[in-house]
Amino acid sequence: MDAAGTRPNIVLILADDLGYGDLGGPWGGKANTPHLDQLAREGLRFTDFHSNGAMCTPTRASLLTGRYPQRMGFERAYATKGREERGIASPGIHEITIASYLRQAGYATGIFGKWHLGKHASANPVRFGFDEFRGLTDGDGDYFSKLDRFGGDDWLYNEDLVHQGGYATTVTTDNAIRFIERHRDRPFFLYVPYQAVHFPWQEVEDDRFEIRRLGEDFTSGKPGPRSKLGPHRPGEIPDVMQRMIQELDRGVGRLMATLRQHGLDRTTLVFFTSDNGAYVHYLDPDFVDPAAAKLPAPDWPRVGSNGPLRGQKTQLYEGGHRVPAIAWWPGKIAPGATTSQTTMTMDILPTVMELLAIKPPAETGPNALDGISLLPLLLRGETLASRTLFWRAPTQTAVREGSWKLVNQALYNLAEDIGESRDLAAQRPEVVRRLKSALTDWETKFTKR
Ligand SMILES: [Ca+2]
Repeated sequence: MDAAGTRPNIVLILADDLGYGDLGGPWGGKANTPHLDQLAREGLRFTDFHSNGAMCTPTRASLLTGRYPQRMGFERAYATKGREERGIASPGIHEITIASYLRQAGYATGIFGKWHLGKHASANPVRFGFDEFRGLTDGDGDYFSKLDRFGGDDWLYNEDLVHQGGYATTVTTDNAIRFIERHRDRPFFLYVPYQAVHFPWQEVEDDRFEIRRLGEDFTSGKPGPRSKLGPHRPGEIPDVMQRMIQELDRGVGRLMATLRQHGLDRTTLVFFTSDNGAYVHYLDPDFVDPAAAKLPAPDWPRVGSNGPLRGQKTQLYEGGHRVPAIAWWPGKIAPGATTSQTTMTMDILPTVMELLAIKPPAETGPNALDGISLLPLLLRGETLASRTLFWRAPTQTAVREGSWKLVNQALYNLAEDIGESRDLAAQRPEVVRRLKSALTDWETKFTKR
């Protein structure tokens, strides 16, 4: 924070594929997560927070721009061999990121971890407002060798390939801590998109299974027990996942300890969330409904947990996009509170802009924000204005209005059926009509042609 005390540091910690039921403590999961439990105890815990997408790329785009990913045409995750994928630097896309806004406002800006918004040099984070980047540009990579799923080297320091040894989660924490220490005397924006707990499912002591050979494809295009995706020991996925979550939790604990050590804990807003729900079981990333798709039994029947929610990563049921979220700022955000207000990834940027009194782009302009500021909720516990929210994936749509949720053609009342098990479309045709009409209007206005 600066001398006037008006510009807090902003730390965004993003977990990858961490589900609604994966964390311990108040989330009810099996993993031992004392540091995230403490963050929730000292901050505000969201029980109805949603990622904008059910896969990595769309949610990351919304987090950084405050806008629906459909504005950019992002509805699924990139996974492309080589470095030709332009992603957020594609022709016709002119996005301004939260890092650009904050750098303009005098903040030091750093990203440590997974980018996943394009692997081409023109899409590098340093071209999108970040002063410093260390991490991977693809959606996943070996946690030790840092090779991407196609066997290409993918660990960068700014625009160059610069390998760092060690386990990716731990290395990312180390990098983020060094950034805090270097910038502790000026306002900083730190974005920590951990790769954890995305596959390959490797834990800290799993280095004997690392993929060492450049060009070696760790999925081989054939996910299965014998692929290099993991797990490497039969029946170990649940344990591996718990250990991956626990290293993520330990990383959060180390970041928080660093803030405290430098007296920054009352001058820093920390926001923690996940980019989409967990894989409960894993087979093919494109599957929507195992029964309809007639795919074989899942390769790994038990991966992560979305608690009581239906569905998983890639799907627009709640399990695909209702995710853990915590906002933390001692002295400003009341400790130990829980909110059930419906909120979304794209709300984070508008929140930060209001906090720092940065003028938002014109509502009718090319970078108009779609999210809303959560500041009245964070600082004063106020009720946010009601709104209708939308998700879209290549073969799925979802609309949320109050407790109603329309998923494709099915209607659920989440207030009494959080597991989306009772389709009320036949009983409430007027609600279906209203939500479909809202979806059509949104698609007309918000989606890139
Ligand atoms: Ca993800």
